[in-house]
Amino acid sequence: MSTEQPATESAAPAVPAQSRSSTRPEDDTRPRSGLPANPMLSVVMPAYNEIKTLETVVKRVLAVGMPVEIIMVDDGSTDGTRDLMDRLVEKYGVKAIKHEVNQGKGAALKTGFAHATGDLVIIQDADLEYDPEDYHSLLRPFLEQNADVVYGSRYLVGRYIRVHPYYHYMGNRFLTMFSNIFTGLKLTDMETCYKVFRREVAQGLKITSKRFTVEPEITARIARKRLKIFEVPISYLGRDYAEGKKIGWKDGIAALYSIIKFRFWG
Ligand SMILES: Nc1nc2c(ncn2[C@@H]2O[C@H](COP(=O)(O)OP(=O)(O)O)[C@@H](O)[C@H]2O)c(=O)[nH]1
Ligand SMILES: [Mg+2]
Repeated sequence: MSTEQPATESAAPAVPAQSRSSTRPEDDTRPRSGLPANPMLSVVMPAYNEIKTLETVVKRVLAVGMPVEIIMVDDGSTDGTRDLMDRLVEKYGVKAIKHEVNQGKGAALKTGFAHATGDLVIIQDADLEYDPEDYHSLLRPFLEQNADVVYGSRYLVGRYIRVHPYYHYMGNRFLTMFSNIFTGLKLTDMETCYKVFRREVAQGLKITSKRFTVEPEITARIARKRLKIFEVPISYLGRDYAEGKKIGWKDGIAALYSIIKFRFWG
């Protein structure tokens, strides 16, 4: 006899009726981002004398396999970066905008943001310290949690992190803490390069800092707008000064001053 199979078990629905028909907001797990499933990412790439790494960074961004628009912003380079950009425009169909004279990362970002046409905008330095493979996790909070801004944190360690010079690490942690005190945000890495915004947020940011104080400035401005901000862990391959790192202790002092300035007089 083959009657062991109880009828009730085979008749059980694959999805319980209750969850299929639920309309409670907390049960609705669909993205509410208003973004397409495959959003277009504008990659703003400030570059000052980065001839050694620029093409590799462009290739790595393209290899991520997402719809991207790369906007390289030359900041008055003198090492041949400008000519290289012309070749990259031809070869990869990326965009290049050039400042005639060097102004600083902040000025380069302002120019790049203004030219973005994607759904989201990310900052991508033109050196190899950050890994574009992290874009996948950086975009997730937009698609799943309706984020407005996402910061990639080097201190919520992802796959790996190159051991930092201790004083550089302490400098970053201290600046982040100081910034948090004045913004009221609990970030772990304010100085990170990987900051991602909905395009309207990036283009609505007033940027007055020409140089590296643009990082505390952006952070102070998004804090004031009361946006939905997320952090995700990223990998980091920091270069040392011999390898071309340019930010230094003077930029740290300028950042402290800016944190206070943008809190009270921004
Ligand atoms: N140092 C420096 N970097 C600039 C300037 N303008 C644009 N950048 C770019 O800003 C990014 C961050 O600079 P970087 O020297 O790597 O800073 P660090 O990694 O924080 O030491 C790089 O892609 C630079 O090419 C500038 O005037 N000075
Ligand atoms: Mg760098």
